[in-house]
Amino acid sequence: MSIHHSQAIFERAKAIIPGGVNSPVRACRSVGADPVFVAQGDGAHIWDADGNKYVDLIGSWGPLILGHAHREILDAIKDTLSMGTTFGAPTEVEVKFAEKLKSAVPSMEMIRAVSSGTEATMSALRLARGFTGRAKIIKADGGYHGHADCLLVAAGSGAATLGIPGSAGVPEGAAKDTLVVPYNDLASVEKLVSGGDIAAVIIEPVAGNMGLVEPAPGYLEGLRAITAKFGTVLIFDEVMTGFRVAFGGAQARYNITPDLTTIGKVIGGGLPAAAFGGRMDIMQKLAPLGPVYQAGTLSGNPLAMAAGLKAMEILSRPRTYERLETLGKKLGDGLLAAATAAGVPAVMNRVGSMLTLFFAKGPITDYETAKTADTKRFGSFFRNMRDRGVFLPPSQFEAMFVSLAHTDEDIEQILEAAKASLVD
Ligand code: KE4
Repeated sequence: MSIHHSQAIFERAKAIIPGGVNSPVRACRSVGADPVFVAQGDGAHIWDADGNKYVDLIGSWGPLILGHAHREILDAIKDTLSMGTTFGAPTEVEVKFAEKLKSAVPSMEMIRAVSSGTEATMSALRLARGFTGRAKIIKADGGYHGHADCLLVAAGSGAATLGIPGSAGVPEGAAKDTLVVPYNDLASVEKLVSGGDIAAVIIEPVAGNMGLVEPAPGYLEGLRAITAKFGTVLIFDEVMTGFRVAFGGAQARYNITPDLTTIGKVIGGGLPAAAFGGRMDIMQKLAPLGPVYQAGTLSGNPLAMAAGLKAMEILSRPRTYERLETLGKKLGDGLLAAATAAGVPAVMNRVGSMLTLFFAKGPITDYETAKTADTKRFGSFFRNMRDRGVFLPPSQFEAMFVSLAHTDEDIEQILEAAKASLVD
């Protein structure tokens, strides 16, 4: 692995961009590595600035379920480019995008497009608060929903605690109405929601930001029942799971209808786009119809809408999710087998094509158990795999993503690299 050009770029980057990156996790600090500066992506592969080739298991943290530089997506963007790039006025492609999204996720009766998952969740929570007239919200410890102040809240001690700021710069006032509960712990949610003063519960229906954690049997059903009973808005944050764990997202996979859904990543087709939507009576509270304000200069950007629309069209083709399940299972089973063969304690948590290999005894069912993982061992695994041409998410508490561009041979290559990397 030659690293000279990447290193030189990194030095320049650090002089002008905090940490040299435009999003912290890319800095690879938790795995004791320097960031990889990417020069090109194609299909299941990326090349760094020194020409080193990697099989990519980040996929831009979820968006690239079709792989890098998918020809049909690029063509959709090129075709749209001929009309211009942005207008600050509505276009038909935004309507086609919303209609397609609703056809895949019927609970999204009305939809507002935005430019990031953070905007989607921040707006959905403001809408839920405006609709209910209540201030308190509930999130799970270890759940990540973007970096709005009210969501950068750490769990205090004890099961259900008033949030404390999880980042410098988040004032007490912004955190005090956020209650934090353990993931998969229904009783703590029931206790809080039955007080009748909770505006919303926001949950990752499959958690991906503590590493992958599946909902326990009955958990999502329980959240649905208790929130419906007390007029609390149930928000499924499907920014990561949308079109990932099923065409209709986790709500289709587990057959639960939330009141609002936030969704992103895949629906941008690789460009900046996300959305929130749900029950008509709630969405009609949104400006310009109702009193809840929300806006965005590039919301519904025509290029992103065209890319996302094409992505959803491609994903609706037959046998797409069977293929993703086959690839995900081959990778997940293979990684666990490699760890077991190497005598390394490990747990594989997987839903379809999103998966995490935890270096822990397990089971991993929430953030507390996820934190028992051996992050030092994960760091060396990351570096060994990178040196063998496999680009893993640079954190034990993230998910790997397999795309439709990955081949059986790619999976074999990853597993061979893993066998060698686990014994180093
Ligand atoms: P963005 O604002 O990063 O587009 O989306 C925030 C967000 C919201 N909800 C869920 C469930 C998410 O996973 C995310 C963003 N995910 C991280 C990866 N774990 C993005 C990667 C990064 O921060 O660079």
